[in-house]
Amino acid sequence: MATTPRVCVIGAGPCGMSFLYQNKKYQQDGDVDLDVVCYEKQSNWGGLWNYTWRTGLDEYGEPCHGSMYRDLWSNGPKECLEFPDYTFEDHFGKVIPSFPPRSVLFDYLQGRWNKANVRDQIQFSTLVKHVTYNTDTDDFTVTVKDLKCDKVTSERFSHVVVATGHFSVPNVPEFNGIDTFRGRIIHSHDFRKAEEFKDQRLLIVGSSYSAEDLALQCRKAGSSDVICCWRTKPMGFKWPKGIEERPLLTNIDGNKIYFKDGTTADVDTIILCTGYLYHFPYLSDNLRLKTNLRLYPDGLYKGTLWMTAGNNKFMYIGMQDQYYTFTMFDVQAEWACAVVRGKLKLPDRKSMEHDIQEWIKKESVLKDCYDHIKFQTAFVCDLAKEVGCKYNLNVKEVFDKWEDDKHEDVATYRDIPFTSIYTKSPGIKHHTPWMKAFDDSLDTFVNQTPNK
Ligand code: FAD
Ligand code: NA7
Repeated sequence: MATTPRVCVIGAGPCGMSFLYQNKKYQQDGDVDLDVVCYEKQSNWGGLWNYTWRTGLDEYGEPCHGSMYRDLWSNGPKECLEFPDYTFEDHFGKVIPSFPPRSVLFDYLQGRWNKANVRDQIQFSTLVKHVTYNTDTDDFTVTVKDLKCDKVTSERFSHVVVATGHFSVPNVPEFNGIDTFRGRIIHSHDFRKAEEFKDQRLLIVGSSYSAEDLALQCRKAGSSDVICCWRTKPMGFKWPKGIEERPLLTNIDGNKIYFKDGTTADVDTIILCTGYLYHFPYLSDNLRLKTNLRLYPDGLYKGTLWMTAGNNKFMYIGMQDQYYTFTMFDVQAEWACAVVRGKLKLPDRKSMEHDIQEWIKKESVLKDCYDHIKFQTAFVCDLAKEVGCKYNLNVKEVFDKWEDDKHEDVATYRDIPFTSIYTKSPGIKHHTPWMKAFDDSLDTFVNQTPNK
């Protein structure tokens, strides 16, 4: 390698942190010490897991990144996102139930990051404002704003890794007559606590993860009636009493909602669970990923390397729709590190383009969630093979069982324990069924006498 790479990582959420972690591992294994700078606009690491009560704009007038709500519990079993080199048992010193609250997962993530000792590579409260690729010098100019000092500066880097997530900028559609609605209208991005909607009649628009979870959260917290409405297809779960599904609304008149099937309902609040936009306002146009939410966004070799510009030195982590999360981000990060460090030889451009198209062809024939899981398992295992990962990252069977459980009963799937494929310790049940569990503190969750 002629000169030592200088890498800019944008975002210190799980993806950016995985890059710092994997980079440190290479270094600990005897490889060169790279100059890595991670810019993070918030004052702490964790990305979406760094919970904020704020909505709208942050304390500096920048868009608030957080989309997580206070009462969030993992919507997938922890056994599907467990790091093989840092298991939940390693972190907590004991077996804990399979669907932890937000604070427990954040604590777990931080344990691994603290162990890697990489915090000093992050410049907090620093917003990346602009990134361009310089063809003449084959490097990048990154312009940042120190939010605390209100100071803008520019730096040059040989490589850039984008890890700013894609669940922070809400997709807010317009509906006929919505301006006549007398109650509150919010997007799930701004949802923070369910108890606010106690005794209310709710309309939830959307039929994906946010719709599913907010319907349950609100009913659990005492909303009187919840109607979820779908555009393409219903979620089709066996819902607890008080939650129902209808086809999409057609019109709103005051508090009255009209649906496609000719029915009507009066509601107090509308929650738009209509998803998020990929939004990279700080990237020059030729570096900008333009996609909808999908398992294989076009233009990314191995789902990671940006092909349009940047001379194989510009990468994205975590831009896929996500069944796999932390372990997928981690293996992508390891792959990205291997590319930066010249450990992985990239094939010629034609082969890379062919590889992308092969994945997209496979993606185009997927029919249901089980197919999606199979596809993403293959994607994760392909990256693992590329980097020579010594662990088995395939948790397809756990995911499949979780989907079965959800379709059996969406209100109770979080009560079913799973076994870690790494520790093999039998899973334990939470002491209280999720629909009745209101104490989501780390202490109560971790230090419990479990019901076997
Ligand atoms: P993020 O976590 O979004 O982090 C991106 C970081 O980039 C942030 O810290 C942000 O401040 C920073 N940033 C953004 N723009 C800039 C800029 N211009 N300059 C500097 N810094 C910037 N996953 C699970 O595994 N289990 C769950 O239960 C789960 N629940 C979820 C619930 C909700 C409501 C949502 C929205 C997502 C959930 N996820 C869950 C998925 C989640 O996407 C991942 O767990 C993970 O947070 C993605 O990590 P990331 O690093 O890609 O992005
Ligand atoms: P998703 O998974 O992107 O889902 C968005 C939903 O919103 C989906 O059901 C869409 O319906 C629906 N949608 C989008 N636009 C419209 C309009 N115009 N009208 C009606 N319905 C619409 O976002 P989520 O927030 O649920 O999940 C994102 C992440 O957060 C997820 O990974 C979890 O970890 C938590 P469609 O099916 O396209 O017809």
